[in-house]
Amino acid sequence: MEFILVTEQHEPHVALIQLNRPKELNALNLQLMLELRDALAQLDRNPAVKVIIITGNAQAFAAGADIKQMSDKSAIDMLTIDQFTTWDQIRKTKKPIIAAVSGFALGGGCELAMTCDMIIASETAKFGQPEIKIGVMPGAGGTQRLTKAIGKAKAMELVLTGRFISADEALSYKLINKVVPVEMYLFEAFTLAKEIAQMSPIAIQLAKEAVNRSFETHLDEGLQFERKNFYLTFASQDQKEGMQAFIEKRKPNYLGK
Ligand code: DAK
Repeated sequence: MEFILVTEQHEPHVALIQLNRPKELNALNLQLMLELRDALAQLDRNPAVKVIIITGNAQAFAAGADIKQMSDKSAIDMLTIDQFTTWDQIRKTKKPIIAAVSGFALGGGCELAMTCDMIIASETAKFGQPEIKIGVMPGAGGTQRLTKAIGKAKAMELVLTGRFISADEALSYKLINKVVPVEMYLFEAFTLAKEIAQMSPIAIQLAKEAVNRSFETHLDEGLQFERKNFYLTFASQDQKEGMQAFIEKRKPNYLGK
């Protein structure tokens, strides 16, 4: 791996992926995206990992797709470049992914953060979809996820002006979960990850899937999906263990079965 750093057990059951092209503000070139795809697929298969954190550095989460790599491409080049496999992998990763964002999260970087399940930001974070300023538009879910998260009026403004918003604004629009001082954003992401990692991996997976279904479908279908996954948790030993532990006033010992 040249452009990302992966630590499988940064904390017990919590893996960390760090985007690592600092000089280019973590611009997402094709190789970085393919490395991210492979790392996510591997961590998703590893039963010891329950939660994944994706981060950049204090200056930048990611300043977007690599404009230098994209600038001379034709429409057919863009269509045939193997990029979608990464975005599909992020979406199909069963384990929760937390984006720990500081500095720039722009264009594909903002889309990457929004494709994760939760976003913890430092107070220096800046979010935006500035593609319009370079003659294109968001292409990795920005028009869809931003609109669902913050509503049509604000999304339209951000997509059509390319303006950035601060972490506090992003919090007030409900785009992100929490804003903390810059020294704390990674710690805060780990605190959240460790809390989730105490739960049954089966319940985590099914619950994540159901919340995402609500985001991606109409209410009726979402409610049916949620109900089905709820019933399915009762096929696990972890459900028995979790409820029994509550009754016995002890900590549950989840086996992922
Ligand atoms: N690509 C390539 N290099 C970048 C970059 C980017 N997106 N952002 C920054 N850099 C490089 C700069 O060129 C500079 O390199 P050198 O000149 O030193 O070699 C270095 O990082 C530091 O940047 P600056 O000197 O510009 O730093 P400043 O602090 O002055 O400005 C900035 C920071 C983030 C405001 C500025 O760099 C900037 O505006 N960057 C571009 C932001 C942007 O427009 N992002 C959107 C790109 S389009 C898709 C998947 C993904 C996408 C679309 C489709 N499919 C799967 C279909 C995504 C598209 C995009 O993201």
